[in-house]
Amino acid sequence: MKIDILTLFPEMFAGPFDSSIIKRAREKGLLEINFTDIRDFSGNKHNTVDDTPYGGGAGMVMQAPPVMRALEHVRGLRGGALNRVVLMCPTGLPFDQNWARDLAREEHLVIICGHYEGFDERVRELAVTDELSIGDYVLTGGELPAMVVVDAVSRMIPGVLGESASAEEDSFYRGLLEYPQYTRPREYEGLIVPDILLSGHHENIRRWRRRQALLKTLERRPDLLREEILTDEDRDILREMAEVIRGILQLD
Ligand code: 4G0
Repeated sequence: MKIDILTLFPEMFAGPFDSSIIKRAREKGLLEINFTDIRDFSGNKHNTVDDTPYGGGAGMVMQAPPVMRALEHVRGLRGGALNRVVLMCPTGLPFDQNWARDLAREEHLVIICGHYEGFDERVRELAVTDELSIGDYVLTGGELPAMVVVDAVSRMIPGVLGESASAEEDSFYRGLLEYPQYTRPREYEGLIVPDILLSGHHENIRRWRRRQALLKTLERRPDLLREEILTDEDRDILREMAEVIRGILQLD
C-alpha cells in the first residue's frame, strides 16, 4: 500500500513512522509512505499558504491553490487518478475499526493534514473523497489524526502484524471489548491468574474469554452490544446473566 501525506510539518511523522511495526512494514515493502510539504507549493516568495477569511472573522484559512498543486504533484508521482483523498478534520465522519479495515483494502491513499482555523471549502469540493475525525476534540493540526489513521490502517494490511499476532482477534474486530489477559508470573502482589487459564481445557478457556468479553463490554461499552454481532452462545450467556440479575432483584 502506498500512502501520500500532505502536510506543512513532515518532520512530525519521524518518530511514530520510524519505530516498531510501521517501521518494519515499511522495511518489508508492505507500506510506502511519502510526504509532500504543502509549503513547497505556495507559489509565493514568502512561502505562505494561508490567508484571512472572506467575510471577516478571526484566524486564518488554508488556501486552495497550494493544496491543489500539491495534489497534482502526487497525481504525477503515482500516475493516474487519486481514488481516495482523505481530509483529517474535526467535523469529519468518526474514524473507527470499520474505516480502518475498509481503507486497508486500497492500493493508494492520500491524507491531507489541515491547519489553522480551516480550509478553503473548494479543496473539499474539488478533491476530497472522505472527511474523517478521530474524535470530538480540536487539535493544532491534522498530523496526529493522520498518524492514528495510518497506524490503524497499516496493521490491517496482510503481513504487517507478525505471525503470532492477529488483527482479527482484537478488540472491536468482532465488536466486543477484549477479555482479560495474563502472563507470567502466576502470582503477583497477591493476585493470581484465574485457574481456568492454566487448565489446558481449550474449550472452557474459549467460553471463559467470551463471557469475560461480554461482561466487560456490557459494563463499559453497552453501545457496542448490537443484536447482529451476538452469536447464539453470546445470547445464552447474556440470558444467564439476566437470570442472575432477575433473581437478585426479585423481579417477575
Ligand atoms: C480545524 C482533526 C482544525 C479545521 C484535525 C483542520 C482534530 C481533528 C484542523 C480543519 C484537527 C480530529 C477543516 C481541515 C486541524 N483537529 N478530531 N485540527 N480542517 O480528527
